[in-house]
Amino acid sequence: MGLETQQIRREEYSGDLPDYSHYRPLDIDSVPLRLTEYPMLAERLGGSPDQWVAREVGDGNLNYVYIVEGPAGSICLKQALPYVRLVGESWPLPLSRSHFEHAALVRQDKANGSVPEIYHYDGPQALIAMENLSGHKIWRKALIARERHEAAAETIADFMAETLFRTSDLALKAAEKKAEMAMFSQNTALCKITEDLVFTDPYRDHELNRWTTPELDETVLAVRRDPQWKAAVQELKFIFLTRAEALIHGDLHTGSIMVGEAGGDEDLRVIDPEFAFYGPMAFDTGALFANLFLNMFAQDGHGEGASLYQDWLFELIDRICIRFSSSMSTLWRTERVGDAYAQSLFEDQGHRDAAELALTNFLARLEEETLGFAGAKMARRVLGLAGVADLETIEDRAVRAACERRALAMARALIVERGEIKTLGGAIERAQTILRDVR
Ligand code: SR1
Ligand code: MG
Repeated sequence: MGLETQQIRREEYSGDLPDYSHYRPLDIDSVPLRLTEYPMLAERLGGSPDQWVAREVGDGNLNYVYIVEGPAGSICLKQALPYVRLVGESWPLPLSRSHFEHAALVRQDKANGSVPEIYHYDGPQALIAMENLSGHKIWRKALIARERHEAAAETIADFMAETLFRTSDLALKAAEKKAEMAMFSQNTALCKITEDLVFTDPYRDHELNRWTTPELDETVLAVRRDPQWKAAVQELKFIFLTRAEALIHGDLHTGSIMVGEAGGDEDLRVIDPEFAFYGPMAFDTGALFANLFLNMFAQDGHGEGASLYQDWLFELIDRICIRFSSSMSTLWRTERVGDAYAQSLFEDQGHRDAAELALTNFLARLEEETLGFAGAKMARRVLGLAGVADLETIEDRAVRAACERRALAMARALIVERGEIKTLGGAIERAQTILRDVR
């Protein structure tokens, strides 16, 4: 059953999690035999199991991912492990993240569509079989290689606007939204990773923190002693913990986005929503802009000609911002059928101007929070456990540390001064100043 035709089956998401008592982890050798248990997948691959070739391609921090190719076709298999891949069995993590990932993919497909097609979901095996996108590339890698995927700006802006708007109280009745929120509120373990790794550990001494040492040692200590930074990050953590605005992807960095071609046109798909839950919209928009700014600051470590690409990245950020605002505005005017900002109080009383004022205020608040979350997401990638390849692949440590210092200066500005910077345009100007002045 393709996602286009797949309905969200209420009973499947009533709140009950799958029974994992018969869970068996896959490994590269067992993949072909295990696939014989799924006739529809076997048929898609064609031929017989001895003709199916599996390879492990996961480059994320949590799971293993297999591409399996057969005579007639191919599939991508993602299975949750009972622990964090990056750290190992000493860090257990619930299999239920696969349930939330699948549930989020179904909803993101319904709201927007730029996700992989799901071929089969086996809840008790924490296994999702989906479209093989190995002809695509992780956007982070394309950005490091200075590729320009022009259409990505509009596509990712629409993904964010449509998934956030259509899962929020702006589009849903309160009871429906609360039922959705209740189901996703069980994704506590994944939320806890973000609470710790983004908002807490980078600001204290923690054994899992990693940074470019000794080059950044002084900077790291200065961050931990910075009262304004610490207070402002905790404000953001409070928003993350409490503001259930929409079903957010929860980990929308450039490693969760794949770019490529389909039918001669540029194509983009958003993957890996296992961190999904009802949270602040600005956490997703902030994550995306954070990773684009990180790539921009890392460019000085990736050879001559950085400034041309940095200018393109600034334009890209600007285009995403403009498109996001215009898509949100269109949705506000045409699909605002939920219980928030009800049309009965605005348009139905002839108060279209008040609806427009409320929209302007809504977008301004969202943009300012986006800056704050972007700063928090930038800082964690320099100070905490999970770094980004954009910076980590810079071999010259002094050059890498200089890029990271600029990224941290930007992060602090976005977090502490978000009320003054206010807009992505203001953030771009600040980034340009930092590029010029911070050594
Ligand atoms: C232990 S998981 C580390 C990070 O990887 C994911 O992509 C999330 O960003 C998480 O914080
Ligand atoms: Mg991921």
